[in-house]
Amino acid sequence: MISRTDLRGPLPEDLRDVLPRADLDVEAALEKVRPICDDVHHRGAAAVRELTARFDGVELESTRVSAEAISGALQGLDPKVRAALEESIRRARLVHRDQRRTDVTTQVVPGGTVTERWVPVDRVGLYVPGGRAVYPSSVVMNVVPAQEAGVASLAVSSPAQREFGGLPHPAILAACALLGVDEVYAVGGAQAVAMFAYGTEECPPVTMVTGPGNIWVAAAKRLLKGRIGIDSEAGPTEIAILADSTANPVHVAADLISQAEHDTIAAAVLVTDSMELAEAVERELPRQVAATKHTERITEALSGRQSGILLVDDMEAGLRVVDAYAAEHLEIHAAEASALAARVRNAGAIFVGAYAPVSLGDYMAGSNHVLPTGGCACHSSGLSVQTFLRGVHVVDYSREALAGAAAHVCVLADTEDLPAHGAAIRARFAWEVP
Ligand code: HSO
Ligand code: ZN
Repeated sequence: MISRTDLRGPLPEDLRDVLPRADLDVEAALEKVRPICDDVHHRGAAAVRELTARFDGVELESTRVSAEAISGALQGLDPKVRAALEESIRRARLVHRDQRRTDVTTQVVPGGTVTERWVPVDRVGLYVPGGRAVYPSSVVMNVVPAQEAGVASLAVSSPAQREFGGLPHPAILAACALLGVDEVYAVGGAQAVAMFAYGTEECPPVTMVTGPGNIWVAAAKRLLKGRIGIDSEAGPTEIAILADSTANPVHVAADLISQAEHDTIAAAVLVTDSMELAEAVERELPRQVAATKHTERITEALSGRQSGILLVDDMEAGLRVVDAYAAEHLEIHAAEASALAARVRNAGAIFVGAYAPVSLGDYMAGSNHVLPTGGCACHSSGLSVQTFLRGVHVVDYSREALAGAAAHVCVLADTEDLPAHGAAIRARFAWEVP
């Protein structure tokens, strides 16, 4: 069900070649989404409606979802689901509120200051997938940080679903209602990203698009990046577990399975220095997979080349391996879990010990579940308040403070053969700067 790779002995210098990972060819999708984006650019809402009819089989009167449909979805929401979503929102708000940045002013010289001012982006479009992945929790994870960052205008788009009368999934609409988001579009795929980026008669353009999506959404985001800001591309989900002989194989197997449940190309990787644990997990996986609902999908994910058990000599080697892998989610099940966690450098989020499974983080830890995948955790962060903020430097110098810098500026300007730069300083001092 899951492959085993023996990495005991000296580890190769560059571990990337020996680590399991699928490659997702977003580049190849670019040419397919380009005409879709161009069409939306030139023909606006009419193009969006036509593309929705073609790809989703829904004839939309308007791309915008009515206020009644949104409040109706909340009324129809199971009270248990409502309570769980409300608690998820409450916890996420606690964490994300603390991420707010305060402006910092540095006095560089007397009379000369630089302030870093944090300014939220004006308007954000949040993409929420439909189809197999109906995740009201992802609405929470996208909307909460944007709101806590102070983004004034927030729109959500999610594919029109035939079985729900051409509306996005009701759980998505209900989550929007709970979060106070009243601007929702029944549009999916690349056309949703293009609608947000270029704007249409029905949807004003946004400055940034965030949220996970399929390969077409990822390709459209990559294509339109620059015109709009984007978060990092969220590919198929990944879990890596670093575990020693003290780990409980039942927990380890359950957690690997939990993320494999997302997708046939989801990745589940166990890194351990314990042969006994590896064998116990290998025995445990088929038992638990047979007993769960999405057996086929999970079996395919676990047996894919992106998943596997990696045996290492010790936890030091394990740390090197998980750092090289840079997992979206990293769980640590070990005697010294906290100490090990403190030494990990590359992971989207780290889950410490037996009682912090990824499922908790997916819904209820307060942390964000939109995290860098595909190894991007070595250079990118998950979604946070910071994603929606820009740091603007405000430079404030007095005449005296500028005078103190003038000679140095002129020298550097001349060095770079940009004499007009120096002249802009001299003009203020009757051209007296040497
Ligand atoms: N594990 C997914 C998020 C998610 N799980 C949503 C359940 N619902 C990617 O972090
Ligand atoms: Zn999940």
